[in-house]
Amino acid sequence: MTNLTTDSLDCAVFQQQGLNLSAVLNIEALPHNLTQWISEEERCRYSQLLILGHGGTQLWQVIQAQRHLRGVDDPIDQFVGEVVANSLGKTDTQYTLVYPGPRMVDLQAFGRYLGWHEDTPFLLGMHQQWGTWFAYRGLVLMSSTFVASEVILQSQKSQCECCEELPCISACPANAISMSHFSMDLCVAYRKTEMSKCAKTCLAREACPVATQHRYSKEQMDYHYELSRLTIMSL
Ligand code: B12
Ligand code: SF4
Ligand code: SF4
Repeated sequence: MTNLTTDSLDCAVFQQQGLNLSAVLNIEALPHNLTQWISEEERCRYSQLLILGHGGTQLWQVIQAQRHLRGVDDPIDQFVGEVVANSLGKTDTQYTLVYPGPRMVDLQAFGRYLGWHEDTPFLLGMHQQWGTWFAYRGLVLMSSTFVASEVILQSQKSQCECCEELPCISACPANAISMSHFSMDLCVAYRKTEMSKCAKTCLAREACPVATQHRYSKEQMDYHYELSRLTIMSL
C-alpha cells in the first residue's frame, strides 16, 4: 500500500480514462450549500471530496472498448466506480461513492463553484473548453489529505453573454427557451410527443456554436437521451 495522503492525487489516471475533469476539495473550506447533504458521521470520517466529470467523446470511446461492460444497464456509472476503486485502492484512503448513487446532490452547484459551469438559457451547464458537451460523473467522499485543487474564478464574460444570435432559443421546437425563463414543462411535454424531433437529442444543444468539435457521437447521444426520455416518460 502506498500512502499518498500528503501528496497530490494522481488525476492523470482519470484523464486517461476519459474522466478529463477532476478536482479535490477540502470539505471544511466549502460553502454550506455544497456540503449540507454530508452527515455528521461522514464529517468525522471524511475530510475531502473528489469530483469527476467528462467532456467530449473520450469517455464514451474508452467505455466502448471495455468488453466486460457490454450489455450492462449502466456502463458509465459502473466504469466510474471501477476507476475510482482502482485509483483510491492504491492509497490508504477510505471513501464513499456518493454519485453515482441514490443520494440527491446538486452537481451543477459544484460546477458553478469550480468554474466548470456557466448558465445557458436551457439550463444545461456550459464549460469554457467543452461547451455544453460535458457532464458530472463522480462525487466521492474521501478520508484523505491530498493537495486540494485550485479554484479559479472566471473573470471574463460567459459564452452566452457574448452570444448575439442565440441560436439555441430559435432551434427549440417547443418554444421552451427564452433569455429569462426555461420551461421544463414545455420541453418535457414536447419530448413525450410521438413526432418529437427531440426524442434522442436536444436541438437547442445541437444549435449552440460553442465547442462543436466536442459534440457527442450519435451513439453517445442516443444512449443519454434515451435514458432521459425513459425518465421523463415516467414523470
Ligand atoms: C432531475 C434531473 C433531470 C430531470 C429534470 C426533471 C425535473 N423537472 O425534475 C430530467 C430527467 C428531465 C433530466 C434530463 C436531462 N438531464 Co438532468 N439532471 C437531473 C439531476 C439529477 C438533478 C437536477 C436537480 O434537481 N438539481 C437540484 C435543484 C436544486 O436545482 P434546479 O436548478 O432547481 O434543478 C432543476 C434543473 O436542473 C432541471 N434540470 C435537470 N436536468 C436538466 C437538464 C436540462 C437540459 C434542463 C433543461 C433542465 C434540467 O430540473 C431540475 C429540477 O426541476 C441532475 C444531477 C444532479 N444530481 O445534480 C442532472 C443534470 C442536471 N442533468 C444533466 C443532463 C445532461 C441531462 C440531459 C441532457 C440528459 C443526459 N443524460 O444527457 C437531459 C435533458 C433534459 C431535456 N431537455 O430533456 C446534467 C447536466 C450537465 C451539465 N452540463 O450541466 C446533470 C448535472 C447530470 C450529470 N450527471 O451531469 N435531468
Ligand atoms: S447558442 Fe448562444 S446563448 Fe445559446 S447556449 Fe450557445 S452560446 Fe449560449
Ligand atoms: S430537448 Fe428539444 S424541446 Fe427540450 S429544450 Fe432541447 S430543443 Fe427544446
